[in-house]
Order: sequence, then C-alpha cells, then structure tokens
Amino acid sequence: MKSVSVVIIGAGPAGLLLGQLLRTSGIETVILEQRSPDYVLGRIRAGVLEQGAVSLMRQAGCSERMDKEGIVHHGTALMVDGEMHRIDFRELTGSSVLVYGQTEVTRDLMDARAASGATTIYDAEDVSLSGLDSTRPVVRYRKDGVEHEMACDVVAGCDGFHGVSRRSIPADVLKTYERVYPFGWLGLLSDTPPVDDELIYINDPRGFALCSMRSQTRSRYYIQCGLDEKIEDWSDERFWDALQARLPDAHQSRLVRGPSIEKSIAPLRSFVAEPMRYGRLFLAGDAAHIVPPTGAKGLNLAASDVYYLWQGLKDFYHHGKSDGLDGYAEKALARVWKAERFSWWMTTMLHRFPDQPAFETKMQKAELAYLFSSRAAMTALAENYVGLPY
Ligand code: FAS
Ligand code: PHB
Repeated sequence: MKSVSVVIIGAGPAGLLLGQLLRTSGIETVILEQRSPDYVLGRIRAGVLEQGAVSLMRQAGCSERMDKEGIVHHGTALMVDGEMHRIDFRELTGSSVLVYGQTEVTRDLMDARAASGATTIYDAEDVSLSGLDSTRPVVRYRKDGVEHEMACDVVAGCDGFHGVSRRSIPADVLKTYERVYPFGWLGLLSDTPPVDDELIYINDPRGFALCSMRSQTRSRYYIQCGLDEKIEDWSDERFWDALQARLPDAHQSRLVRGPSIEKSIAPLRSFVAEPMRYGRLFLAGDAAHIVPPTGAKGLNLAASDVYYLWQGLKDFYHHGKSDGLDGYAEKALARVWKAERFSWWMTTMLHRFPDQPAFETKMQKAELAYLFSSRAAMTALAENYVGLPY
C-alpha cells in the first residue's frame, strides 16, 4: 500500500497553504481534491487578507504576485443612515489588511505546488477515511475508475463545509454550534473601477450592501437578499439599480456599471464543529467552521488553523513531540470563537433582519452610535478586522 506522511483532503486555500508550508519543513504530503483545478479557481470568494495570512503566504514562498498586486488598506468605511464613518486601522492599531482575492491566493498556491512536483490528485472521487483512531490511518479514493488507498501518519481535513472529513468524526464525539441567518449575499464581480479607494460596509433601510474590490479595475459588490431569491431573477441591471439605491449620495455618481463576470448568492451562517481533532484527523478551515463573510474572516481563519497545524506537525516530525498536535484543537478553537463573535457582531449590526422588532432596530442604532462615538469601540472593531494575534 502506498504511504505518505500527511494526506490533505481538499485543494482549497487551507489544503494548498498547509501543503506548501509542510513542504518548506521537508514534510511530504499528497492532496486529494474532488474537483478540477479550473472548478476550484472558478469559485469567487474572499477578498481581504489579515497580516497573518500575508505572512504565511510569504513563509510558503508564494507571495511574489501578492506583494506586487495586493492593495494595502489602512481603513474601511461604514455607512449608516447616509453618513460615512471611517475606521482608521493604522491610527487605531498600527496595522492594515491586504486586498487580494482568494482566487489569486489559490492560483499562487496551486502554481507553487505544481512547480514543486508535490502530488495533487484532482477529480478524486469517493474519498473515505478509516483507522483515524490508529497510528496509521488509511485514505481511499477512486480516480479514473481505479480504486486507490494510501496509509499515512496524519490526515488534514481541509475539505470545506460539505467535505467528508468532519463527517468521519463519530457522531457521539462531534458537537456542532450553528446560527443560520435569515438572508444571503448576492455578489457580483465586474471589470469596473471601484467606487472608492477602500471598502464601504453599508447599513441601509433597504438592506446591507458592501462595496469591495479585487484591483483598481475589478470590483466586487454584495447586496443583502432574501433566502428565497434566485440568481436567475437578478439581471445585472436589477443588481446595479439595487446597489446604487443603497450607496451614499456622494458615491451614486461614481458607480461604474458593467457586465457581471460572476454573480452568485451565498447563504450566511455561523458554524463551529468541536473537536477539530479526532485521533490522527485534524480539521482546518471551513471543514471545521463557517463565519458570515461580513467580518472577512473565513479565509483568514483557515490560515490561522493551518499555522497551528503546521507548527504541531513540525514538532511531531522534527522533534518527535506531539504536544503541538495535542494542543491544536484548543488553540485553533480559541481564535475561531473570537472570529465567530466578531463576524456575528458585524452581521447583526449591519443587516436589516426580516420583521426586525423595533427594539432590535433601536439596539442596532445605539450600537452604531456608540461605535462611532468611542475610540475604544472603534479600536475593538479595528483590531478584530486586521486580525487578532495567532
Ligand atoms: P474551501 O471550501 O475553499 O476548499 C475545500 C476544498 O475541498 C474544495 O476545493 C472542495 O472541492 C474540496 N472537497 C470537498 N469535499 C471533498 C472530498 N470529499 N474529497 C476531496 N475534496 C473535497 N470568506 C471571506 O473571508 N470573505 C468572503 O467574502 C467569502 N465569501 C464566501 C462565499 C461563499 C459562497 C463561500 C462558500 C465561502 C465564502 N467565504 C468568504 C469563505 C471562504 O473564503 C472560505 O473561508 C475559504 O474558502 C476556506 O477555505 P478552505 O477551508 O480551504 O475551504
Ligand atoms: C470581498 O471582497 O469579497 C469581501 C471583502 C470583505 C468582506 C467580505 C467579502 O467582509
């Protein structure tokens, strides 16, 4: 039976970043991905990197294009009742974020892995895990109709929310926590210039909106929509009209419309699975947790999970010590729950909930009024947004 040190399930950002970092530490991996490379690259998702994620891309040797094309943002704007309020990350925390799309992060990691000659098996079907409570788990999959199996020391479950890894933890061991929000985000990507130099989060009576970007010529927009909305009912023109109505007056005339490159509806949920480890299986990224994208934490949490797992595996293979792996779940979850809180808080504060009671609306307004009146409150938002320490 073929054997390898670490089998990584999933070639999204978590799996690819882990693979690259382990390679820098001389630890061999095989990645199994159920989809094709084009399919993985076709998913349009996150857009903002914390400094921790930026640093890991540099340590993985995959940062050349990111450092050249990424856009440093020293703040963001929140627009409430037509008034713009800037949160100055640099002044409040001395830090910043980098605007660089997840698609580009994934592409850079894919290219680096291909150049390294490490094995990534795309279109791997029916991946299954066994022996997770032994010291030599076995991973099985089918490729081009042929069944394969691999023995390994460790399985890294980086296969996202719908993957097989979390489902491989016995039901009587796994505990999940979830909140599903009564709305989604309708996102549009267009080759048009952004409406502002920084992101704008909008709390409008018609619903939330977000003006983001991928570059100076490519914009990413979101508007809050009902869970019953269907993408086929949203022409580009209908999207642009709905977005424009939610923009601050000064930005109305600056909105440049253009054909959508991508348009999709994403549901919003908060979700955490505990423990993030079962025997020799370690969950990382969306396989273990989901946040509503309002706080731009999803991709960044995958990065911090990967950092902790990389450190634990280095100790295991280089020094024969397992305390890094034994402490992985607790350490990762401590940061996950703080990001879950921040993402829930940003979502609750900036969205209009269907049939929102008047008291909740008053609470939202008081929360926002306090935020903009208090340096301490704005510093709290800023330090969570730029990323809490690993
Ligand atoms: P991913 O889901 O990216 O990757 C998992 C990989 O595993 C996939 O390629 C999948 O094909 C593969 N896989 C699944 N099951 C498998 C199996 N059985 N066998 C083999 N492979 C398997 N985050 C933000 O910060 N901002 C955003 O705006 C944002 N928008 C999002 C929109 C959507 C629709 C979604 C779903 C997520 C969004 N996120 C956003 C979060 C997102 O960026 C994730 O946090 C990020 O993709 C996490 O990366 P991974 O953990 O690698 O999971
Ligand atoms: C994005 O650019 O896709 C993006 C940015 C910030 C968020 C969510 C999404 O909070």
